[in-house]
Amino acid sequence: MTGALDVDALVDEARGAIEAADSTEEIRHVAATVSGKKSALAEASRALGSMDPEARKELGRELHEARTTVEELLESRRSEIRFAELSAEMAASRLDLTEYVPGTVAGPGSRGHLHLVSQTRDALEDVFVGMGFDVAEGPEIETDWYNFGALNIPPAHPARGMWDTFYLHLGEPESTLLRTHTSPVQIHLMEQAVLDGTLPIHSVMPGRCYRRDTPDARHLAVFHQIEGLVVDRGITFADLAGTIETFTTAYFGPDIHSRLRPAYFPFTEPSAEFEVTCAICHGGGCRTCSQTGWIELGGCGMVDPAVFASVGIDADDWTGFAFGFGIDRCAQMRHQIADMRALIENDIRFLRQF
Ligand code: FA5
Repeated sequence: MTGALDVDALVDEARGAIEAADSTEEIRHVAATVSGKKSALAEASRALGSMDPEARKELGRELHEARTTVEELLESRRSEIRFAELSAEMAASRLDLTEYVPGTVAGPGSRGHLHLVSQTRDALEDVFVGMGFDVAEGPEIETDWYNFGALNIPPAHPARGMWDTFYLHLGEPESTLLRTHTSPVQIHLMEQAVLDGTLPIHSVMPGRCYRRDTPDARHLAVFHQIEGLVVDRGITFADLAGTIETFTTAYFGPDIHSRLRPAYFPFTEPSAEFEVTCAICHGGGCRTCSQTGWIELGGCGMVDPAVFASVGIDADDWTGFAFGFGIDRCAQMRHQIADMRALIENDIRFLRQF
């Protein structure tokens, strides 16, 4: 204590007020009272100027220490309050994920389930696994080389028009894009098998694809395909046709037939389009199949030797077939969904049916 001013008492008083403060608002108020411009400590500091030098030095030191102590007490209490308030806020906003609200979709007995497209992908995988295929996946963002070049579609090839592409980056060192089909996964698999020395290949590759297609009853801009690739010794077109036929009856049932029609794909030779009986009109003709009675499910053919060359497989030693078809299209046929856009509208009444 110096002179008439009891600095220790001021600090004790401040400590009491600081400890009693219980919220951000209160501590702000207390801070103004105990250390603001009008506080007793600030006023005492201002009065130092009129004191004689010896007394000023002594009181000045005491006041400096007192103000430092008060600031430290304030800061420590502020952080305690901040922590307590944040904890209370977090406890109040905690989500109880186990809570059952009667009458809502999330209640027991009405738990969510896989989307129809995911169910269809799983069912297709099951059929192919049953036929001896394994399942692989590849990236959705591809380079020009994987999506086109390695598949025998060089830049400016007219066949690029078959796939209206979303490009992410155009140009050097290479364009990147959202894959327009699952065929680039064939290239990844063959490259890897050559690298690891693990030929033959018997794989299916499901995944999401992107095209600048205008959505309609049979098309979406984001859709799904499943690719198939067999590379082995002595594989013929008859193996391909047999695989397609076995798949069609196993997946759609005995009353749905398949047919292959000559077609062109740069990465297969010969190539075919693979169609199945329209399950909506059972072949009679309807809006979904454009009155033809058939729905195109995908493309297929024998792996073109140019594709083998691009991944370093000896086409004199190995042959293979590939196919790729729409998963959404399969879901549509299997469940007689007249308009594919229903799959992406997220109408819970529609989705709950599957
Ligand atoms: C291809 O994409 C070839 N990669 C298929 C292939 C693979 C041929 C291996 C030969 C060897 P295509 O563009 O025809 O071919 O598409 C194949 C199938 O994908 C179509 O028949 C259809 O079932 C589905 N599909 C294509 N575009 C869409 C779309 N916009 N919306 C929904 N499904 C689509």
